Amino acid sequence: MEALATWKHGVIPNRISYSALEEGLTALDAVELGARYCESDETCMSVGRGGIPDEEGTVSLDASIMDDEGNCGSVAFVKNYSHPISIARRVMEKTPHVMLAGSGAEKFAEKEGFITSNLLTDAARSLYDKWKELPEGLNVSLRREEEGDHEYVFAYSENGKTKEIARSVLNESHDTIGLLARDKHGRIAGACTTSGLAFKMSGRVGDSPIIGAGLYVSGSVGAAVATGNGELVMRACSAFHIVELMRQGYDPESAVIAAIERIKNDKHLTDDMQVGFLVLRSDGSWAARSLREGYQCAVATDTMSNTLFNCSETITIPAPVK
Ligand code: SD4
Repeated sequence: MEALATWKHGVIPNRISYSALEEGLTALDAVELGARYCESDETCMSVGRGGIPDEEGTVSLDASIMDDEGNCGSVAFVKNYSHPISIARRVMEKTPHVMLAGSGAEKFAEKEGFITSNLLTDAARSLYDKWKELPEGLNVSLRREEEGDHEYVFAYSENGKTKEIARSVLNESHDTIGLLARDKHGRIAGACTTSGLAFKMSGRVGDSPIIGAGLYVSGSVGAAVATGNGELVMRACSAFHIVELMRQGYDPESAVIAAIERIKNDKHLTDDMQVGFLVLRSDGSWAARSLREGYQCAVATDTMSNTLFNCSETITIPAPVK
């Protein structure tokens, strides 16, 4: 059994996911449980309630889930429910569709008995207020100095150089969570849930709910999940790309390196954009890599307790010995 989750804030969700596998739950249940924990954690400002809002001050959530049999579900632009991952699963299990968006997704959630929630927390609102005060006309991005730092930096790029405008100290700082798992029956599943890029345009949807971009699972081959700049990931269909390379015989490490190389060729790539991947092959071997420094992931396997890795260089572990 294996469980993997993106970023440092994936440590607890990954523990939950792996414990679920140990208790005999399916990989699908495991990744959903891990994702739900993160969605409920208000200090996690890129997922669920507590996420950073869009340019209009509204939090909107995207999520997707997929199992080893090609079943998948996703939701986008959900504004009033804090567990989009479970709505996505319900879309997968109860509708003939793959994806529901906006008010349609919310109507479906209401019909299914999900409870509404105000997603905007005081911490997220105060960050938004600070962003609103910044000078207009600059393409301002928000990023952390380093993973784990509690300080957000507002910055923009000029002539290839990053210029800092302001800082905002918060209790915690986090990013989208992606989870992959393989259960004791060898079934794999993945989940991805996010509030998307901070201060995005209203209506913007990222890669996380797009099957094949932010998440892809093929039972006989493996799974991949993405985090970071969704536009880069969507243009490259990265999760599908990685899985299809493994289908052709690439190992997880070579597949993730190839996907990163593809992203490096995107003409829209700027020095403040990050992308990170997790890859799990159906035999239990896995890899993780990102474009730049700072990306971390949590991994738990039968032979390794839940461990946090730095993965700007490829981290790769061969399949466990049977
Ligand atoms: C998005 N990929 O909406 C998400 C954001 C993210 O780490 O993963 N941030 O583009």
